Amino acid sequence: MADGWLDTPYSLSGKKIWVAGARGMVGSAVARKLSGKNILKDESVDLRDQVAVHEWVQQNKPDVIILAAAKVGGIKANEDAPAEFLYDNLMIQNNVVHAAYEAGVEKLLFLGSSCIYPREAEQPITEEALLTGVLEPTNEAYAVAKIAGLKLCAAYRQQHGCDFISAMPCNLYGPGDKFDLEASHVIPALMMKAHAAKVSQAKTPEVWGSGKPLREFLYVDDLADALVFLLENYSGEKPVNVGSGAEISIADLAEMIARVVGFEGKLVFDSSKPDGTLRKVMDSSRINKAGWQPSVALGQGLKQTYEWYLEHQKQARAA
Ligand code: GFB
Repeated sequence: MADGWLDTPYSLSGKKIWVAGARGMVGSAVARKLSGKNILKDESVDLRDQVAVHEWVQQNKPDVIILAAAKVGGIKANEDAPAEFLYDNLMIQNNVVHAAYEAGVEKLLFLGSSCIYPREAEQPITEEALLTGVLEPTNEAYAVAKIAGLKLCAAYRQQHGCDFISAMPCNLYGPGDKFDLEASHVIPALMMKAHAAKVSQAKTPEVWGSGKPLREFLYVDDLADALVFLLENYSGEKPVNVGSGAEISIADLAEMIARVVGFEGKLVFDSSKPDGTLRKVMDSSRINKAGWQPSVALGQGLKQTYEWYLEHQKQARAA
């Protein structure tokens, strides 16, 4: 085993798997990926409630946990509610990780985020950059919680020998994403704005910030594929970066979204809104060398996401 990579893969067959957060974008993609496997359902557990989580895990005794539950949101949601981003995420991860330890869970996968790395980290960002500098202020609370989560997994590995691992994805998008003008991430927000402008022809889609920041996006089903790959092939303390390696400026992304949606008018930039970190691209060479690559290009992924959004809107109207 070199650098945490397993010589003999860990087999998920016959294992009881709990996808914590299965109703979210990431959790539902992981459940899709694992369909046919023995997946536990947890409709009503409030993961911030220590007693409820402890009891549920004791009763259901999962073999494997994928901790995809988290309080997440875009740049504005993070700025507006730092207390919730810190408290909810600390509670969820503390409860699930500790309950997993107490129940003797064989393997747990914790999900972090590329925003755990310092704002001024050298790009592309390697796993070694962790805790070497100051964080981006717009998402510091979320990043601190996620750093605590990956360190918690490392600590249970060191002290108790638990096979708890951590993955750090870049910005994610895809079917099941939160579509909300204020609270969501850039892709769903711009898709909604471009769609509304196309339909009403009265509005001009507003792109927040300067359009200059660079971001790396990964389609959520590619992430799900990577997470299963990690469960089967990785058992190390160090987090593993999971990105597409493809960078795009927010201005170019906005143009691309407009094309996918079929909006042909002008976009305007609202410089009163924050840019956040100017560049955030990860070095994902560890997982790439181990044998995993993404397969959905941004153009294709945006198209699939827009189709999902239209279908979802239709269903919401019919309900
Ligand atoms: O996706 P986003 O909110 O996340 O914003 P971050 C990315 C970039 O898109 C920023 C710009 O430069 C935004 O200013 N942007 C342009 C917009 N128009 C819009 C819009 O209408 N809505 C939004 N939301 N952005 C988040 C973190 O940072 O990334 C989280 O706050 C998490 O903690 C997540 O780590 C992956 O990349 O800036």
